[in-house]
Amino acid sequence: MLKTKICDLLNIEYPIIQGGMAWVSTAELAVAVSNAGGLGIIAAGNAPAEFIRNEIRKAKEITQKPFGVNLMFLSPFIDEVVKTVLEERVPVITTGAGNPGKYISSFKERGMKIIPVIPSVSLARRLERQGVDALIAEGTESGGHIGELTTMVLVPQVVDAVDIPVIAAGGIADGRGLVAALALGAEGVQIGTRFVCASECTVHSAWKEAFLKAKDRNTVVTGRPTGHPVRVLKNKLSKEFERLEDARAPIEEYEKLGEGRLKEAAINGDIDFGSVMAGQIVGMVNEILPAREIIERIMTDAEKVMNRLSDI
Ligand code: TUI
Repeated sequence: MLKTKICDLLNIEYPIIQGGMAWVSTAELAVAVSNAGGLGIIAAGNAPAEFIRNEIRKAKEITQKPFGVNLMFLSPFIDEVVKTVLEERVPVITTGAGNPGKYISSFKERGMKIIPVIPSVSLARRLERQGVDALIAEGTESGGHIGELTTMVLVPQVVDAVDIPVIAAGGIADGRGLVAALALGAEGVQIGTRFVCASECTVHSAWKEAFLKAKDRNTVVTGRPTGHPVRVLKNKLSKEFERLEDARAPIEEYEKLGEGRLKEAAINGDIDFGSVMAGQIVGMVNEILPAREIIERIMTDAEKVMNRLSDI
């Protein structure tokens, strides 16, 4: 049922990839998603290389299934983290917040699959020429660091521009979203926000509770003037960021205000003054379920949607 090119490429059962969310996508979540037939991803975020090595080894110990690591190019440790994932021969690498161009050949030489997240057609074209295996076209509905275009307009334009498989991301959390992505020409989906409320996700319980309470209009984009806009749940910290924008504060003030705030929310549960990154679909996340249940529901619902469509 619903097998696509992405399933063959990544050796997975369902065309569902879990988003690499810094301090949220730990080995525990990644293994749960991979064991359930999707592709689990450990997020490197801005953690040091030895932390990531430890997560990779933990995952290898508890699953035989393929999994991936997401590299975040704004990390001060990016070169050491790349060296670590190469040494560990992680089967799949996804990337975000920058251009992975200069590292692509070293991943390919080791038979690792490389799937960058891209916010535009131009970067999609450039990376296809450099030999990446697939692309994740991520719309501005996503949580965390975002581009400008919505999933609805980005995905079909990227699909038309390249010949490699495209995975849709941003605003997808259920079977309807999966079928919509396939209708736009994608071969699969990346889901972040919904997996935050997987039982196996190790993020602080206060973060999960904040997601269960959140409604459709509860996210906001902060930090636009820095060139690295970030979608988060509205809270005291996001209000402080708005105040900086109103005051046309220098960029260093944004950096000072944001420093360590994501980890503070994810690990210590500071929901009021932490950076609680969330996609716009958070209003649809209403229960905590095992990753397997989330994936099975998405797949069953997708089949129902396709049957309904074929009756129209
Ligand atoms: O990377 C993400 N989402 C993230 S990263 C993150 S950690 C962070 N914390 C504070 C500030 C900034 C980041 C939280 N969420 N999604 C994938 C993504 N990649 N979105 C946008 C991009 C992107 C942007 C520019 C990818 C490539 C790119 O290329 C620019 C260039 O060099 O051509």
